[in-house]
Amino acid sequence: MKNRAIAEVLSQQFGLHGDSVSLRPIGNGHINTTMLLKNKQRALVVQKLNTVVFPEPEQLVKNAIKIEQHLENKAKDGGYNLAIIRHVTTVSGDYLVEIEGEVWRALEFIGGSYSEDVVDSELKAGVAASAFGQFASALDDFDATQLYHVIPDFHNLAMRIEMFEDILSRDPLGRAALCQEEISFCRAQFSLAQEVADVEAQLPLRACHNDTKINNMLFCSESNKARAVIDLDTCMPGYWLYDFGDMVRTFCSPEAEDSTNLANVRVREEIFAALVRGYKGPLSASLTDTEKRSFILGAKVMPFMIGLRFLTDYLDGDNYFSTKHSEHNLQRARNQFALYQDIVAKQAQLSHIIDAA
Ligand code: ADP
Ligand code: GN1
Ligand code: MG
Repeated sequence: MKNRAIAEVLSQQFGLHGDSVSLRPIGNGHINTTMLLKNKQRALVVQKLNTVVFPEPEQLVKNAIKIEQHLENKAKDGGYNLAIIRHVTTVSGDYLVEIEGEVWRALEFIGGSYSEDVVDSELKAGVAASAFGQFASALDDFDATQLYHVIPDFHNLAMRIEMFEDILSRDPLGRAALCQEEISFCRAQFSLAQEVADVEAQLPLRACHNDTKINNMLFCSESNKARAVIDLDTCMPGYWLYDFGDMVRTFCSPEAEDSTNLANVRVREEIFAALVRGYKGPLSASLTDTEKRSFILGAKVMPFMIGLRFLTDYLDGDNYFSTKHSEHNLQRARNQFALYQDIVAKQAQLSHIIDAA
């Protein structure tokens, strides 16, 4: 179906009237198809949900609504000051709309905001990390076990390794021959899975965001302050080390996640320090010493695990992440492995920064 026809169905369903309705893509997310649906009075973010990634969209919406309500209650008592991402219902009160077998939902557009893919200053790293810290802190008294596991084993490295080995053994597109070096590199890191499982066993289970990459928060266009934490689709029970690690992964390199300028892929220590301070601030009352000590492992494990997921998807024929060309996932994987190696090389300095904060 053409965009014009999709725009018409969505406008009717979500009650946007008039001839001036427009529909255009926004953002750089890798999973859903995200568009801005707009008329003179109203703007909505409409998303075609990726049902390969989220086979149970109803569960995803139920999780999000629970979190929205919790944050709204917090906001009433002054315990959460960021904008809250809100699902919008159709004229008949539903959250999901099916169009030719595809599932769409709508979110209130948070205007006067922008998202970024690379962090360009310590100030912004601190602002963004503090936003994710405020989000985590507001969920501190939220019972994580209420949430559906929309993607089971999302940050389970042992399972990610199994998936990688399984796809590699089938090598459906014959791409393994093109990435032998990366495959050997991955295999040499597999002991991380046991290391992280041992640490997890000592940590409290939290309601986590699980996808704290920099473009999943919005900055305010006028002030460059934090506006909102978005993309709540992977909020599930988990551990803060992964949320910390995903920020390190996406804030600290001066290069975008898919940059091929590997010589410049590295962790910027001053950005790392600003991130640690920004995240720790709102969490100081609840962060345990064991959790704080686990952060360095999160910083190592996330670039490695996401790199492994990109490589797995490359071998599988790019069925999971959206890609612009056939080498895209391989380029992303190489980039993430370069970042991982720099973090491993600087582990002592980075641990010191965490301890000192
Ligand atoms: P994906 O799951 O594919 O990553 P996201 O929910 O993160 O999709 O949305 C992709 C991008 O769309 C975000 O990075 C942001 O730029 C923009 N976006 C999403 N929701 C909103 C919103 N409610 N208001 C403003 N911009 C949004
Ligand atoms: C995906 O949806 P998006 O683009 O915010 C992915 C994350 C990865 C990230 C890598 C549901 O995040 O897990 O870390 O790409 N989300 C899902 O950039 O798999
Ligand atoms: Mg996103």
